[in-house]
Amino acid sequence: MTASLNNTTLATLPAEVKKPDYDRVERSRGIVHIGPGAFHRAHQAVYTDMAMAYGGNWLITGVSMRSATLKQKLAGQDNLYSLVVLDNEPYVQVIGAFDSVLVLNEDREAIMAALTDANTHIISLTITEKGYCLASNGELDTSHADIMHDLSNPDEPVSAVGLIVSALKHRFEQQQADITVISCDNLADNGKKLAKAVLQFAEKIQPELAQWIEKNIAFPCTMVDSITPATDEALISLAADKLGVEDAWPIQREGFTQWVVEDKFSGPRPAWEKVGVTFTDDVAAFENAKLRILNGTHSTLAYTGILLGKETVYEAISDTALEAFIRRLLSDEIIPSINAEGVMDLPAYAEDILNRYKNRHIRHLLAQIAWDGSQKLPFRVLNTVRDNLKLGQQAKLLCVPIAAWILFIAKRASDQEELVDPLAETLIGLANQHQGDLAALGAAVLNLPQVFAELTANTWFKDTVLEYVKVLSSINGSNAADVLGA
Ligand code: CS2
Repeated sequence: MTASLNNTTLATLPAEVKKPDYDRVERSRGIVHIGPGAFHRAHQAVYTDMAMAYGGNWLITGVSMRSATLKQKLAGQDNLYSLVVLDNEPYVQVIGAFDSVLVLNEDREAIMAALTDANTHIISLTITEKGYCLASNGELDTSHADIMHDLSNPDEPVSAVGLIVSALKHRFEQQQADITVISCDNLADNGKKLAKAVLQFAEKIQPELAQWIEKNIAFPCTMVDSITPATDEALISLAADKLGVEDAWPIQREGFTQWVVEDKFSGPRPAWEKVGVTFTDDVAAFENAKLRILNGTHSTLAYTGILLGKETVYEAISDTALEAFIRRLLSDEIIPSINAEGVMDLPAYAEDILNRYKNRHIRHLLAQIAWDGSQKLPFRVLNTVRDNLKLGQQAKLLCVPIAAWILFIAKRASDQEELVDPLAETLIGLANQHQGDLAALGAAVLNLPQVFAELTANTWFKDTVLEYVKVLSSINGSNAADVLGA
C-alpha cells in the first residue's frame, strides 16, 4: 500500500507540488470555520494558507455541523490535503491551514473552547443558503425546527446561528470582542443577513447581549467565487498520481478564484491582501454581479441542461441553443438589473464566466448545482426578476429557469429519485398530488410563499412561468432553439 499524505511524507513530495510556505508546527489557531466543505477548503483555506507565509497564527479549526466524513478522512493525514487546480496543466498544492476538524455532536466542548479561545479572531462560515435559517423576507425563521430547538436550549445549539450566539455570549461575559464573523456563502448581503439573524436570536435570549454584539462585532459582507466540483474517485487517483502518496480527501477547482471582502473587521486578520483578496468598502456590486451572472446562469444551465439530458456544465454550455439562450438572458435581463457603474465592466465579466464554463478539464455536475433550488433561486433569479419589474420591464426569460426547476421536481418525483432540498417533502408531496398535471403542480409550487414571497401574487409572473412549463415539457435536442427562442 502506498504511504499517505502527512507531516512526514510532506518533505518527500515531488518538487512541482507546492507546499505550505511556513512551518505548521510553529503556528497555532486563529480561525474557526463552520462548514469546512470542498468550497471552503478550495477557497478561503487556500488564501489563509498562503497568507501565513507572511506570518501570524491563523491555523483553522474546522467545525462540521453534521458530517464526520472530513474529520475521519483528514485525521490519518495530519489534517493536510491537496488542492488540484484543473486547467490546461493540472497543478497541485498541499494545504496545511487546518489544525483539526471537529464535529458538533461529537466535540461540542472542544468547539466551544475553540470559539471562545482568546486567540481566535475570526469565525467564518460556508454553510450554504439553508444553513442561515432565514424566512423569505430575510429575517431569522423562528419557526425553523433548529432555531426553535436552540432558543429553548441556547447552550446546546444545533444551528450555526445558535452556535455563534452561544460563543459570543461567552465572549461577552469575558469582554473579548476582538473577533470578526465572516459569511462566505452565496447570499446577497451575506454579512448583513448573518448579523441580523444573530442579533434577532440574541435579542430573544438576552437583550444586553444583542446590544453588545451590535456595538462590538463586525460581520463583513463578502463575494466568494471559484468553481469547485465535488470530490470524486477520478480526483482521488489524479491526486495520488501527482503526489506519489495517497490523499483520502483532495479537492479540485478551476484556476480562477476571487474573494472580495468588506473592509470592516473587529479584530486582527491574516494578511489576505497580500495573496489576492480584494478589500473594499462596498461589496454589493461584486456580490450582485456574481450571484446573478454566475450563479443565476449556473442554475439556469442546471435545470434546462438536465431537461436536455446533459450531465455537466461543460456539456450544457457546449449546446448552441443553450449558450445562445444564456447570452440573451444575460444581455436582456440579468446585466441591466445590476448597478456596477465604475466598479466593473459587466459584459466583459459575463464573457469571462462563459469561458470558465467552457473549461473542458472540469467535470461539474449539473445535478450538484440543482440541489437546494428552493434556497438558491430566490437569490440567483427571483431578486433579478424583482429588479426588472421595478425598472418597468417584464423578465420573461428569467421565468425559464423557474419553469425548468418545476419540471425537474416533477421528474424527480416520477422517477422516485431523491430531491436534495430542505423543502423536498413539500415539493415531492405536491408533485405526487398533481401527478400528470404539470399546470396544477406549477401553480401549487408558485404559491409557496417561503420561495416566492410577494411574487405568489404576481399574475404576470405566474402565467409566464406556467406557459414555459408547458413548452419546456416537450423540449428536446432538435427543438431546443425554437422552444428557448434562442
Ligand atoms: C454553484 C456554485 O453549486 C452551485 O450552486 O452555482 O457552487 C458555484 O460553482 C460557485 O458559487 C462558484 O463560485
